[in-house]
Amino acid sequence: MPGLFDPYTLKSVTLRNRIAVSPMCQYSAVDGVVNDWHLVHLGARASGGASVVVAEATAVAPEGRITSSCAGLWNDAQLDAWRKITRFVADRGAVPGIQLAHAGRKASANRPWEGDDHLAPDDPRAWEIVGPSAVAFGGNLPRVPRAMSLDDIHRVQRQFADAATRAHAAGFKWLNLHFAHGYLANSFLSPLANRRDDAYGGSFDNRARFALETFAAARAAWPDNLPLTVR
Ligand code: 8OZ
Repeated sequence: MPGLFDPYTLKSVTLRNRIAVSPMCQYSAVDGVVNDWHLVHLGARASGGASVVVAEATAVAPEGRITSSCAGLWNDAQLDAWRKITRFVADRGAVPGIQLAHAGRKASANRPWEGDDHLAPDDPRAWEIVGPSAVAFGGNLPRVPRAMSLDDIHRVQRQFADAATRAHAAGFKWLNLHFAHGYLANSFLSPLANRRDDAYGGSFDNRARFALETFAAARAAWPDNLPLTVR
C-alpha cells in the first residue's frame, strides 16, 4: 500500500506526496481578480509541503460567481493575477491546480459572514441567476433562476473551455471542474432542479448531457498530458 509521502503520477504530473489541498472559497477577490490574500493563502499551503494546491471555485463568467467577491477566470486581468500565484506555488515544489465553476441558481449571494443568502434582487450588487429550469434552490437561496436557453447552455460550455485555456496560460497544471454541491452542472443532473423537456432534461442520459458536453469542451481546451478532474 502506498504511504502518505510516496509520490503519485497522473499523466505528466508527479505529485511529491499524497497530501492535496482542496479548493477553499476565500470571498476576497475584486471583480474576480485574486490578490495578495490568495497568494499568501495558497502559497503557505505550498510552502507547508502539500503536493497539489487547488485554488478555490473560480467562476468562468461573472454571473457564475457565488458572491461578487469570488475569483474568476473570464478575462486576462484575472489570468495575470493568477500567474503570480501559480509561479510561487510551483517554485515551492507544489503543483498549482484550479477548480472552475458556475454557481447557477446558487449565484448572486452574500458572503458567508454577511448572511450566506441570496442578495435581494434590487440590491445593486445582485445579478440575474440561471439554471436548467425556473426552480429555486430554496432555503436561504429563494430566488427563482431563469431557465437557460440552448444558446445559454452552449455559451456556458464555451466559457468553461475558455477558462480552461486561460488556466493553462496562467500556469495551472491540474484542473478540476465543479459539478457538485447544487451548482450549475449539478442542478442539471438533478431531476428535482431540472424539469426540462429538451435534450438536456428528462432521462438520466439527458440530464447528464450538460456535464458530459462541458467536460468534453474543457478537455479539448486543456492539454492532453495534464490531469482534468471532476468534483
Ligand atoms: C463550503 C463553503 C462555501 C463554498 C462548495 C464552493 O460547496 C463551495 C463551498 C463550500 O464546493
